[in-house]
Amino acid sequence: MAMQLKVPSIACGGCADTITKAIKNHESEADVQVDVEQKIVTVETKASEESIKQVITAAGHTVE
Ligand SMILES: [Cu+2]
Repeated sequence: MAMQLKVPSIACGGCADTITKAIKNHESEADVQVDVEQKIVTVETKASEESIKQVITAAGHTVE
C-alpha cells in the first residue's frame, strides 16, 4: 500500500536521508521517496500508516 505523508519538518536532503533510513531500518522492503520541496514522504510499504508515522516521529520529525 502506498501512502503519502506531509512532514513539514523536512528542510534538506539530510532530513530526507534520515527519514528514508529510519523507514528502511523499520521495514527493509519499503520503498521511500521524499520530496524535499513539497515536504511529502511517499512510502510503499506493508506496514501500517500509524507505524510509519511513529518511525518518522522517532527520527525527530513531525508528521502533519
Ligand atoms: Cu535537513
